[in-house]
Amino acid sequence: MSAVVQSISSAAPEVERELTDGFNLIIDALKLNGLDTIYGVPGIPITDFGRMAQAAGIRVLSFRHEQNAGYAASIAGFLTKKPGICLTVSAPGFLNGLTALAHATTNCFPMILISGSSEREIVDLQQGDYEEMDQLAVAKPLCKAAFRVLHAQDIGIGLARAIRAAVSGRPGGVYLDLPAKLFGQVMDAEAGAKSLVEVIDAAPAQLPAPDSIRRALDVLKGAKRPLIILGKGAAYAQADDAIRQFVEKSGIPFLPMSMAKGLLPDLHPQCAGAARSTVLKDSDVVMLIGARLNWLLSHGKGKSWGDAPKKFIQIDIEPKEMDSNVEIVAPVVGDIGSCVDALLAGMGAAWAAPPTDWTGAVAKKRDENVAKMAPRLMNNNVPMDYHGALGVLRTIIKERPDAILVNEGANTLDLARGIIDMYQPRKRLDVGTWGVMGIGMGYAVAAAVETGNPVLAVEGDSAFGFSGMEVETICRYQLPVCVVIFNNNGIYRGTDVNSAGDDPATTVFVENARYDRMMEAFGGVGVNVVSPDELKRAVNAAMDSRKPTLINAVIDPTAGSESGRIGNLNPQSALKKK
Ligand code: ADP
Ligand code: TZD
Ligand code: MG
Repeated sequence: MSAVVQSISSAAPEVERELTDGFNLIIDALKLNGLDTIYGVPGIPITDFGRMAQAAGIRVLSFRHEQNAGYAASIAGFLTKKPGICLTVSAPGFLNGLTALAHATTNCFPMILISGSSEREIVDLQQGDYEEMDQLAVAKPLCKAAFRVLHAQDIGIGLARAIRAAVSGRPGGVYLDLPAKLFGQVMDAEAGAKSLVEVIDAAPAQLPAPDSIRRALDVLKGAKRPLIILGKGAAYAQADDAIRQFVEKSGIPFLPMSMAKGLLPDLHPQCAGAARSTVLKDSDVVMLIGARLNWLLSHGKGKSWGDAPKKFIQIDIEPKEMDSNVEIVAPVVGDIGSCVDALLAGMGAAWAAPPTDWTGAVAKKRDENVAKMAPRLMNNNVPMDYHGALGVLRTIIKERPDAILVNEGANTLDLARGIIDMYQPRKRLDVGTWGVMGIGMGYAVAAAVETGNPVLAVEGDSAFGFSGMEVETICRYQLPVCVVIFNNNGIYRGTDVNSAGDDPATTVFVENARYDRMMEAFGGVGVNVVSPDELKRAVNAAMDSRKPTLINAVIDPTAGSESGRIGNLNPQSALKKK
């Protein structure tokens, strides 16, 4: 895009040159690479940039806090395989966005945090510029790569490097530092256009070595009690058909990690979700597809994995992930689509299903556990417990499988993950690798914006508080988001008492708070519900209307347990065991 037409009277005869500037070059570079959505918070030095980007047809969503904009960008990256873009002002805005950038890196989501920064000359001499900070240095240890662009003619290359770093190999967060002066730098428009780079094949296929495929299939063939674990890397890869074919052809029970739920439906006959402890303990060969053996899988060892020796096969794009916690006897390094295609090809026409005593035992355990849970999910108790409320939401997702479920909290998270079945890939978005609170409203906004699908955000009352102000953002953009707050008056439970003074206990909030009224303040729909029946009616109405809605679901404050399902990680619980 041409910005300025200026007549330059150098030597006669007078020539007219078309000029462009940093503002326009950044916008053109983003558009050239199909990056059409920005999540951010305006201010010096990026206010005009946001306006100009919007005028140029980029969707610019303004948030109330950069952390939420950053979480939105991170999950946009997960959903689209393109880097989500977060735009922040210098020092404090940048720092607010940084948590999300680190989160993106930790979760392997592609994201670019673009931050304006102060003048280099002043920052480097530490002379106290407005919002002074050496942002590049601060960002570096928290992301996959960090770049700074000082000259307008380098904007194209700078963005190209950022995009490639974010999406190639193991995806992650990238920081792009744009000093204030860059935006106004002027250069010849034609040279500017030529300096832009359209990134070709940003995330090239990475084919697995044929030997690694043979080795993996040999180990799998020798298994008596095999198990496949699908992680969010498998969901990210968007190789849904190949993964489904591979799992079905293998006949092996599969266990989806939280955000891999729905890659194959949770009600698939091979799904071992409801027999998790059994399959972890009793399996003899475990194939990990886009899942790390981190704390979420007890590092691949210890009590939950049982005593029987186990062999691990791992498919991952990151070679360094192999042997991170236990020995991987068959590492398969490559992108999941290519790896699974190669496995399918290598299996040939006649692949023997695993022994039926194993698959039968897994199915039996699963069905028993499901049957045990069923009556609890149908209760219509007042006050509501988690099971009664989640039983209703489970049916709603079954009836609306394309809705996106955002979920955070402790009990609210752990119980929803187990109870709400998912039917389609990338429909469950949650706290991820860090178990971080605060992703809720940012994720909800991006999920609605990127997919157009309705969003159901199931939030603990504490979890919601970390991003609650963004309900205004949801109302402002009129997004089809229904927030359900499981309001149990606090963190884990609402019943703690301070034995030593008048202050409230550390884990409790104002009793009987009415979060629904926050939504009404911004013109959205607020509903207070006390029974599962009321909850069902309110959520269905919200999903039908697609109107921004917040439902305050009153949950029995005594119903939850400390730390949800991870109480064993509390230092106190280790002390008690001694
Ligand atoms: P979960 O939390 O669901 O267990 P993790 O985040 O621990 O999943 O693991 C995801 C893994 O997937 C990471 O090790 C990452 O390197 C890998 N990964 C991400 N995208 C791809 C891809 N396209 N191909 C192969 N591996 C991938
Ligand atoms: N801060 C951040 C950023 N992440 C965290 N995970 C925590 C603090 C600690 N934390 C948890 O791990 S869960 C949780 C906190 C504060 C809130 C649990 O309360 P809730 O859910 O109301 O969201 P339940 O249903 O009451 O258990
Ligand atoms: Mg709570």
